[in-house]
Amino acid sequence: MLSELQRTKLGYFFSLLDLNRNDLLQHNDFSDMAEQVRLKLDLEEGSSEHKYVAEKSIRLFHQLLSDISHGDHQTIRKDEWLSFFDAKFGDPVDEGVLETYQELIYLYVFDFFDHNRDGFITKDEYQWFFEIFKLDEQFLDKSFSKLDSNGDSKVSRYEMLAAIEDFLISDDPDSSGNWAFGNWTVNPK
Ligand SMILES: [Ca+2]
Ligand SMILES: [Ca+2]
Ligand SMILES: [Ca+2]
Repeated sequence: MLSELQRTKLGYFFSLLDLNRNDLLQHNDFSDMAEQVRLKLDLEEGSSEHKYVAEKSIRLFHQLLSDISHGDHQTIRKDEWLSFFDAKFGDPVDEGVLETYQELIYLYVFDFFDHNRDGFITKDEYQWFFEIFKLDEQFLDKSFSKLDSNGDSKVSRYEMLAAIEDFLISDDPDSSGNWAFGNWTVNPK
């Protein structure tokens, strides 16, 4: 079973992805996210960069649908989301699923927010993540410093993967990875 701490973090992550905050993950949460990235980066509508962003965003939704959603409806409810992760990340952790989601979430952050494609996320790049997902920017500095474990002012692939693992499975309230995506203790509005 998931611990209360894990449930809180995973519930927070659901609400973050649920861009229109209607308590359901649906196609429009992911297409709207791609559209906001497009506007932010000033990509021409229909350009190949725009298509890349749109396809990548929908890919995560499709993976989630095939793993989590029951039947053929194109919607994921929070209780379905939590019971999927309860089965996979409760004790014992399904290492294969953990690796899959670590990589998916890592790609989700880096594909959209590593704008200069140097393989690192800077604080400015992370600020866009906070803006697009409408997270409380009061916690930007704290999240960034928790992610940047070697303190070189940028987040590497290694640092991000370690933080995501903590975020998904750690049961320690003091794990730095708990803060990877902002203030996990309060659902984003
Ligand atoms: Ca939604
Ligand atoms: Ca970068
Ligand atoms: Ca670093």
